Amino acid sequence: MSELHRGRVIVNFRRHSVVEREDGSRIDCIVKGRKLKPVAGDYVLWEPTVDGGAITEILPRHGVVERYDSLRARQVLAANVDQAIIVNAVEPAVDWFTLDKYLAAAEANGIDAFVVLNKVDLASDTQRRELEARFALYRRIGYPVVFLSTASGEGKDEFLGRVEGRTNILVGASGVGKSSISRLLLPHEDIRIGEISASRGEGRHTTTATTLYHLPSGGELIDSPGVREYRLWPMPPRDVAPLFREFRDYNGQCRFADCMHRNEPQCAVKSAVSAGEIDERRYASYLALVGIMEEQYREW
Ligand SMILES: Nc1nc2c(ncn2[C@@H]2O[C@H](COP(=O)(O)OP(=O)(O)OP(=O)(O)O)[C@@H](O)[C@H]2O)c(=O)[nH]1
Ligand SMILES: [Mg+2]
Ligand SMILES: [Zn+2]
Repeated sequence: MSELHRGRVIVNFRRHSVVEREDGSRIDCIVKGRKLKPVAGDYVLWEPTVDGGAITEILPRHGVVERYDSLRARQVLAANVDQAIIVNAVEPAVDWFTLDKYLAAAEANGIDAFVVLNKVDLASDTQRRELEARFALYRRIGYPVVFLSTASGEGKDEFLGRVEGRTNILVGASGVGKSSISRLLLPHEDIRIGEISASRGEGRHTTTATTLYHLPSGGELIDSPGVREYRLWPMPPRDVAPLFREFRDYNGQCRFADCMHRNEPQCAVKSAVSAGEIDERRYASYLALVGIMEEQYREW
């Protein structure tokens, strides 16, 4: 049997991965065995072959980023991630429910998250004030928010300060500027960015493979392709409430210990919504996610 080496997956294309060796050089590896599904960020064991290598094992993961794909499977997008950067933009317009779903996913997998509003150069003064007010909610509940423009450079230093020394992944809709952010931080890498079609204001899915880059200042940045609709994998409806940070202040204060915070009397969460302590739109996101899980979890 040939010798096994350790490495880290930079990018994976189905049955083939680019793996970084411990000395920093790269090698093309095939993936041995149908069951192995390496993703960017994975630490793996590989063995030399005549023309490259073969991944034989994926080492235990921490901090995965996942979604529920159109084939109704739980799909891991990247592994060994510390922090998810949820990228939104002035254009295409912010999808607040999607933002809440990404935050919930980060909570479920125990990874940190922060929120970016990119393309602030496109906002009028009025629009900017309105967006500042709406994103302030996320700061209040404990998620950092960075206003950024890859065009003007605004927010770049603040952004860098949050990502240095950690393994970060950029997630968010197509066209919000994830690859533009990667390019801003990694000017020497050859990173493709897309064009927004003027007629529809939608991105064109420019990035096709989740790819890990090393930051010059230390740490990693993983760029991922935008997905049309981000969906959370099925989970018991009861598990949704703990994923909303601001609900935790009311733990154990509802009349019923198993309260779902919907129609139950003397619900501390609903009272907090009425009192304006919990944001109504975040509460609506909670209800929508519980509804989705009631469907999905049964079918799964
Ligand atoms: N005005 C302005 N445009 C930007 C900014 N950042 C990115 N863009 C533009 O937004 C478009 C999409 O950028 P990408 O970086 O390809 O977006 P993406 O999120 O990587 O998209 P996918 O790879 O499809 O998921 C490009 O035309 C960029 O030039 C910004 O700060 N201001
Ligand atoms: Mg991209
Ligand atoms: Zn309740």
